[in-house]
Amino acid sequence: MRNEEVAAALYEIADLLELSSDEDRFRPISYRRAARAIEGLAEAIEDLANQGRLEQIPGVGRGIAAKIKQHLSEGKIDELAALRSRFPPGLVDIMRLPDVGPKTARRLYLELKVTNLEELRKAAEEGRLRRLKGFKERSEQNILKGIQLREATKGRFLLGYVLPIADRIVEHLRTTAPVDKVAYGGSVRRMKESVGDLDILATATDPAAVTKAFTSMPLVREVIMSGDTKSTVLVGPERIQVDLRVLEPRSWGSGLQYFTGNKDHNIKLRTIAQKMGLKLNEYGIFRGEEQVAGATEEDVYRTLGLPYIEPELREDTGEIEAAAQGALPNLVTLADIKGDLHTHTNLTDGVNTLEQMAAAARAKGYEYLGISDHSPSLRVTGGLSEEHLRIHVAHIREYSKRSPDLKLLAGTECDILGDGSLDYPDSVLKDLDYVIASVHSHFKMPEKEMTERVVRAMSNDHVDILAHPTTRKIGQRESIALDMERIMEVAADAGTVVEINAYPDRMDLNGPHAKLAKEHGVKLIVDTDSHTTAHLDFMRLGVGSARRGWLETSDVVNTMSYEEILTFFASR
Ligand code: DGT
Ligand code: CA
Ligand code: CA
Ligand code: ZN
Repeated sequence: MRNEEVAAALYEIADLLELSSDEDRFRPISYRRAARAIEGLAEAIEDLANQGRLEQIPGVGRGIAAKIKQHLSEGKIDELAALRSRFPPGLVDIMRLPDVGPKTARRLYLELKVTNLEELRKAAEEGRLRRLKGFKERSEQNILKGIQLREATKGRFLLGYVLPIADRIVEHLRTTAPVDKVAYGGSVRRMKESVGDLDILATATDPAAVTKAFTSMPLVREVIMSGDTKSTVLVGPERIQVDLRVLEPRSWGSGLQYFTGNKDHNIKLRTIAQKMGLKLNEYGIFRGEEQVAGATEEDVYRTLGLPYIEPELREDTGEIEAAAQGALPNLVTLADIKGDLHTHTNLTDGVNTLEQMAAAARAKGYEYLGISDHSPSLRVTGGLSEEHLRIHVAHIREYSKRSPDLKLLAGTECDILGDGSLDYPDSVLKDLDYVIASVHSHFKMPEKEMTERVVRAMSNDHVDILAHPTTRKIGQRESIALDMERIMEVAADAGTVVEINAYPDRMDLNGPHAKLAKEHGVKLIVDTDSHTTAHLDFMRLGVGSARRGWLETSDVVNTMSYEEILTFFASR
C-alpha cells in the first residue's frame, strides 16, 4: 500500500500552497481533505487507481486524481516539484509555529533570508526580528518559546501514531517468530499521550530466533544492537526506537511489570518488597536466592500484598496506596463506550458525509453518533451559517428517524468568542440536542481573563460540553492560561460535561486533569473530534486518558444508552 506516501505528498502540496498565496484558501483545504481520506482508506490506493476509481474517494476530484496518478506512475508530482523550488522546505516548520502562519513565514524568508527553525532561532536570539515592521519584542519571545516547545518534544511521538505500530510489531512477532508470550510495555502500555520509545517483551525457548525475526521486520530501518535477550532497532521513516527483551517464562510477569513502569511506581514497589524482606527486580521476587514470584504480573502484585494495578494507573500518583486499601477504581473500558459526540462532516472541515460517518459508527457497534460541525466564525473550517445549520439538523433528524439501530444526535461545536459569548444565538442553540463549546481563537489571554471567558460560556444554559479545554496541541501549541480548579468548580455547579478529546495531538483533558475533574464531581465525555470515518478509532486513545484519570463508567456520560443520554441533555 502506498497510501501513506500519497497522503504525505498531498499534505506537502497543501502546506506549500498555503505558503505561496493567501488568495486561495480553499485549495489547501481540499488537498488536506483528500490526504486525510486517503490515510483512512482500507484499500490500497494503487488498486483504486488501476480500476479508475480514484474519484470515488471523498474529496478527490479530477485534478487531485491526476496528481495521484502521476505520483504512482512517475514517483513525482510536477506541481509539488514547482512549489518546492519556490520555497525552502524548512519554511513549512516555521509557518506551523504558534503566531506565525504563512504570511509571516514568507516575510521572514524574503526579508531575513531565514529558511529553517534553526536560522529563525538565531535571528530571534540576535534580536533581528523586532527590527521588522510590525514585529515587537514580544513576538520575538513568542517565536522563541514556540521553537523551544518544538524541541522539548522532539524525539517523542504521539501515542496515536505509535500505538498502531506497537500492535503491528507484536502481531508480527506473534505470527512469524517462535514466541510463547509477546506484549508491549513502557509508556505505550500506560497510554501516555506521548511516547519516547517502544518496549517489547517476549518469552521463547529459542531467543536467538526471536531476535532474528525482530531485527528483520520489514519496518526496521536500522539495527542498533542485536543480542539474544536484548536488541534495539529503529523503525519507520521517523526511526522510532524499539527495544526488545526476551525473558524466561518464570520472569514474564516481573519483566513485563518492570518494563511497563513507570520508574517511580517501580521504585515504590521495590521499597515495599524490601520492607517484607524480599528483593524485586525484572527477573522476579526473591527471598535470598530463592525466586518466590514473577511468572505473572498478578503474582508479583499479590506477593507484595496488593491487588493487580491496571497499567494506566502506574504513575505513583496514589495508586499503590489505593491498592493497599482496596480502593482502586473500577476503570471504564472501550467496550463501555456507546457513542461519540464530537464529529465533523464534509459540510465543514470533515471529509465524509453524515451518511458515511453514521455507517462507520454503526460498524463500530455504537448506539448513537453526535454530529457537531463548526460555527461560522471559524472561517478556515467553512463553519455553518444559521440557515445551513438548520438544514443540516433537519437532515440529521431525518436520517435518525429512518435508522432503527444507530441514532444520530444533532449538535454543534460552537466557538467561544473572545468575550465568552457564543458564536450562535440562543435561539439557534436551544433547538439542538446538545451544544459543544470550544476555544479556537485568542489563545494568548492572561489567565484571569481567559478563565472568565470560558466560565461565561459554560454559564450559558444551552452549553452542555466544554471541548478540549486547554486547547494544547502536543509539540505545537501550549495550553491556554486557565485556572483549572475554578473551571472544574464551575463545571460541577453548572453541570457542564467536560471533554476528553482523543484526537492524537490534543489528548485534552489529559489523565491528571481528568482526575481533577472527577474529584470535583464533574462528569466527562470521551470524544474523538473525528474529521474522517477512520478517526472514530481514536476513541481507544481517549479511553486511555480517562483510565489514566481513574475514571469509572459512572463518570463518563457516553457510556449511557441513547435514551439515557438524550434525557440527560434534555434535563440539564
Ligand atoms: P518513554 O519511553 O520515555 O515514553 O517512557 P517509558 O516509561 O516507556 O520509559 P523507558 O522506555 O525509558 O523505560 C521503560 C520502563 O522501564 C519504564 O517505564 C520503567 C522501567 N525503567 C527504566 N529505567 C528504570 C530505572 O532506572 N529504574 C526503574 N525502577 N525502572 C526503570
Ligand atoms: Ca519506552
Ligand atoms: Ca525503552
Ligand atoms: Zn471539533
